[in-house]
Parts: sequence; C-alpha cells; structure tokens
Amino acid sequence: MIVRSSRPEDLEMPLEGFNQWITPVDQFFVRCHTYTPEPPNLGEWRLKLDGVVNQPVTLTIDDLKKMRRVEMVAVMECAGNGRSFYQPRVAGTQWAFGSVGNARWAGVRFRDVLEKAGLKDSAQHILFDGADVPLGKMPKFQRTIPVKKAIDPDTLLAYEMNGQPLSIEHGFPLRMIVPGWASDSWTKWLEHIEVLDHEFEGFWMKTAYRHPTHPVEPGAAVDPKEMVPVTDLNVKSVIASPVAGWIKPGRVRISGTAWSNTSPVARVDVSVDGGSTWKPAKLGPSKLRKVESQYAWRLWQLDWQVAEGQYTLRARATNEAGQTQPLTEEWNPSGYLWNVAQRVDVEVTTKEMINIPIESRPPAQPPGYQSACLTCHDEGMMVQQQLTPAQWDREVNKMTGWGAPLKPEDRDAILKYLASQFKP
Ligand code: HEC
Ligand SMILES: Nc1nc2c(c(=O)[nH]1)N[C@H]1C(S)=C(S)[C@@H](COP(=O)(O)O)O[C@H]1N2
Ligand SMILES: [Mo]
Repeated sequence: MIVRSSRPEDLEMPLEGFNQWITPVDQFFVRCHTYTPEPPNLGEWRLKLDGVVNQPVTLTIDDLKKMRRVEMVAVMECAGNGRSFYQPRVAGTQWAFGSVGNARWAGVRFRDVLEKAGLKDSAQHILFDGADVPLGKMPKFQRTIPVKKAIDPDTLLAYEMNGQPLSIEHGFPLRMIVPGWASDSWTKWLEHIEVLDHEFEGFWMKTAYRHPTHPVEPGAAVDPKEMVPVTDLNVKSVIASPVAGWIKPGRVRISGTAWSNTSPVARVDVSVDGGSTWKPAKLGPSKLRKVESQYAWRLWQLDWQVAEGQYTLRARATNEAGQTQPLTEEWNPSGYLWNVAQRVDVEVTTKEMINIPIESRPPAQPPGYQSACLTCHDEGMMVQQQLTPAQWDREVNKMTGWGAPLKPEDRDAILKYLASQFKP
C-alpha cells in the first residue's frame, strides 16, 4: 500500500491493484478521519435506530444475520480520489489513483431494518454515526443521506467483505454500503442511526464534502449557496498496464478497470496518441450469476502492436447515461471526484533502462513544531500536501481550531518551514 498517512490511517492501493476484478481486503484502500477504534466485543455490540420513527429498535449482530442476506459486488471510491492531480493543489489527503476498490459485500438491505422501526411522515434524512472518537476539538464524523437513497433496495448495512467479517479498518462490525455514491457516505463502525426531519447541520455535511454545482475558476471562492453535498461518483477508468516509463516494442496489452455511478459503464475507449484518435477496448463481463453486480467495476483490455517511439496512452469510459470522462481538468475547491481521462506517457524502446531513486535529506524542524503538529499525526500528513503559503496559513488555522497547541511565538517559523518544505 502507498502510505499517505500512517496515523490516522490513509492507505492507497497501488496501480497493480487495478488488474484484478475483486480487490483483496489487504490491498483495499483505507481512509480514516481519526484513529481506528478498538474492535467491540460482538456480544455487547448493539445497533440503535431511533429519531422520527414509530418504534425505536435495538439490534444485535445475530438479529441482523437472521434477516434476509443480500450480496453485492460494488465499487467504493473516496470523493477525494485523484486529488493530487488538481492544479492548483488542494489541501487534503493527496490520493493518486487508488482510493477506490471493488469488493463483494454482504449484509442486509437498510430498508428492511428501517421497516422494523417505521418512518414517520416527517422523515427526511438519516444520520449515521460510528464508534470512532474525534481528536482534540475536531468535529465528530457524522453524515446524513436523504431518505430516498436510504430506502433504495441497493443501500445495505454490510457485515462482510469478500466473504469474511469486515476487518476493523473497513468498519467492523457493520458499515453502510451506498452503491454509486462516493464513500464519505459509507459510514464505518456503525452504532447509532437516527432518522431526522432535516439535513444534518454538522461540519462533515455543511462544510466538508460539498462541491460547486458548476465548474469554477481555479482558486476562485464559491458562494456557499452554490455548493451541494457530494453524492454520485463520476464515470471513470484507470490504466493499470503499462505503467508510465519504457516498454519494449511488439504486442502490448493495454488494460485496466472502469466504473461509474448508478448508470453502468457502457464502453471504454483507448487512445495511444494523447486523445486524437480512439479505439474501443474489450470489456469484461457485466453480470454475475446470483450476485448483484451492476455497481462493480469492469476490467477492460486492448492489444496494441507498437514500434519504437514516444506515445501517450489515454482511456475514457462512458456510461449508459452518456456521461463520459473529460480530457481536461474541471477544478473544484476541495478536489473531489477527479475523473480526467488518465495520461500514461510511455517510451517504446529496445534499450535497457532502470530507474535510480534520488535520496533526500529533511531539514531541521522549527521549535514547537513537534508538540504542536506531530502529536495527532506524523509529518506524512504534511509531506503529501504541496501548498502555497496562504493555503498553509489556512491549514494551521484549521488545526489550531481543532486544538493544536501552537504557541503564538512559534507560528511564523512553523509556517515558513511548512511553506518552504511542502510547496507546489
Ligand atoms: C488535535 C489533533 C491535531 C493536531 C494537534 C494537529 N492536527 Fe493536523 N489533522 C488532524 C486530523 C484528525 C487530521 C485528519 C483529518 C481528516 O482526515 O479529515 C489532520 C489533517 C491535517 C492535514 C491534512 C489536510 C486536512 O485539512 O485534512 C494537514 C496539512 C495538517 N493536519 C497539518 C497540521 C499542522 C500544520 C499542525 C500543527 C499546527 C497539525 N496538523 C496539528 C488533527 C490534528
Ligand atoms: N465512522 C467513519 N466512517 C467513515 C469514515 C470515517 O472516518 N469514520 N471515512 C469515510 C470515508 S471519507 C471513506 S473514503 C470511507 C473509507 O472506507 P475504507 O477505509 O473501508 O476504505 O469510509 C467512510 N466512512
Ligand atoms: Mo473519502
């Protein structure tokens, strides 16, 4: 895994992972806003469902396992996947391709659980709350989804991933599965679900995970009235092979995966000339016997006969609704839902080439930095960012708001250090 942050854990799947249809649990990306909680004792664990319902209910894991079991293969993708490609850069976990995976989930329909409680007429949104505990003064990770999506037969409460009980990183003992939507709505470590008559007002709904309804100029401020919650994924493809660099002439197989939102992938086209001309790739099967898989990703491939030279490969997926991947970036302020058709530059040559890694030495850290900034997380959180001085100023304010014990006299030197070490 590519470690974006070791604590809280943000782990990314490397490109090789896109060569397989089911992503093994130990290669599946991990995204945590705070520390992973201790696994609960299953015998004591309860799921509480209350709020504007006729009858609040409390369920054990056995109660859930006795209900009708549903299995589904579905893609889970973080809203921030691809954030590191945005120009100008945007603060946040600097994912490249791999904060996405395709797993076989098993559990129960959320609507079957809701039926036990009975929604009142005023029910509008459902609040999901997990067992993770915020750090310092950061707001708790709590988010709502509208009743309409919650009662969709494909919205699940899952207790299994790839035939095993969920691992603790992925939400043991129970998590939301909201197929077609970005995974900030796929709450892990579920304990409490509350039916509300309004959209939740908390930070992770009203400030984070919102994006503009229309394309905006890079760096431009956006009127909050024009920001809406992130919901549907974008149609997207990844080229897993070949990777950027050099390859030998002859027959080369170009391959990868493609996925979409509630509208399934219809086609993938591949270009070897940077996007001037395109050829359709061959798509892997879309249906599985017995297991629902319309939200799964599709493997694709195209065989290419190539002579020496320089080439730019691109892949572009299109869904049944006609949505396709843009060839150029449409910027947004939090760097969500990147789906620009990937570019892979390859040099086709008979020469033998090797890559030699370059060593780097970190500079001395300024006073107070360790105690103010390296307690809740390590410097991996900073190293990935590459921000401007103004963006670093905002990050430092955000973190002092969350309780970072920064002494005023240390602030300038720390800002200078961050802005000179981790710059665009
Ligand atoms: C009270 C605990 C705490 C302290 C102290 C702290 N941070 Fe953080 N910081 C967090 C958490 C938690 C996250 C992860 C948030 C997430 O994943 O959404 C984070 C994330 C970040 C990020 C990633 C971008 C983002 O906004 O999520 C940066 C950059 C960062 N911190 C910088 C700093 C700096 C610089 C300091 C010192 C001034 C600092 N942090 C001190 C808790 C802390
Ligand atoms: N309780 C809780 N649920 C959560 C999160 C979290 O931090 N806490 N992170 C969300 C985000 S942003 C993502 S991308 C997915 C990541 O799930 P994974 O770690 O199983 O890949 O979980 C979501 N559910
Ligand atoms: Mo995410």
